[in-house]
Amino acid sequence: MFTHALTRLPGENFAEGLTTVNLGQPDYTLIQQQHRNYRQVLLSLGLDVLVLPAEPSYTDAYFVEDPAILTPKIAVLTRPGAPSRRGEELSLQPFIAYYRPVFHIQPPGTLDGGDVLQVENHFFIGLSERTNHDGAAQLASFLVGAGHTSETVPVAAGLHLKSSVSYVGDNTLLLAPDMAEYPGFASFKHLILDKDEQYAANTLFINGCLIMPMGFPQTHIRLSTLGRKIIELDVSEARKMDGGLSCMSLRF
Ligand code: CIR
Repeated sequence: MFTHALTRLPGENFAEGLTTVNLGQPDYTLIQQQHRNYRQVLLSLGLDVLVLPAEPSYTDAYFVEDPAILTPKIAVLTRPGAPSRRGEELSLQPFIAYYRPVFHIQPPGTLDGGDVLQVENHFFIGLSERTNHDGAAQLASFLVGAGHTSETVPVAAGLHLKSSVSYVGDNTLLLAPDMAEYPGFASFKHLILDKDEQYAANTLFINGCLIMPMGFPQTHIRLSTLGRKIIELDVSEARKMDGGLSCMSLRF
């Protein structure tokens, strides 16, 4: 069970953040509304939602998932893979240190929390353009020290591992088609996304409830087979900045 979520407000200049997609001009008023709805859903699931102020000098900092990883035992402040995001982790330290012992990824390691997929006590660590071998090895050693297990997964497409795969409970993974054959996932049940619904791979599983992005009907049908409550949220503005549901909070 998660009891807390840490979030950060998007700043007025959020549209100046990193992005690889071209989905139109991001709208500040709209992302504020969408972020409020997102926080409201987390509250409705019984979480204490911490809301940090925007960080104007770090335009991507509201994607709080990337600069830190929280497990039931420890916190790890990362060294984000994108140079423009390095330093975001420092402002999280005081909040996180209140809840967990904190470990730090050191150079030359790089790691983004978006590459870290927790499945119960096991962690899949994506090797991507943002997370290198050194960062993954440092994280693995912190995890093992805390009694967790982990393994690395190559990320061939998408920004992060969790752009292509989510754990949705019941030993089941929601997967983009190109991850379906990955041998490391063979022991899980697979829900495979339609090719044109791959964005929905980034779905949250919180306290028995599934939160998925709005507008992916085939994915909704597939997730319905799990018999869980499903909440859809519009995250169109975060999507314009290469972000999604998981990126906008740290659940712990
Ligand atoms: C970035 O490129 O770093 C941000 N614009 C998006 C980060 C999304 N984070 C995530 O998926 N965990």
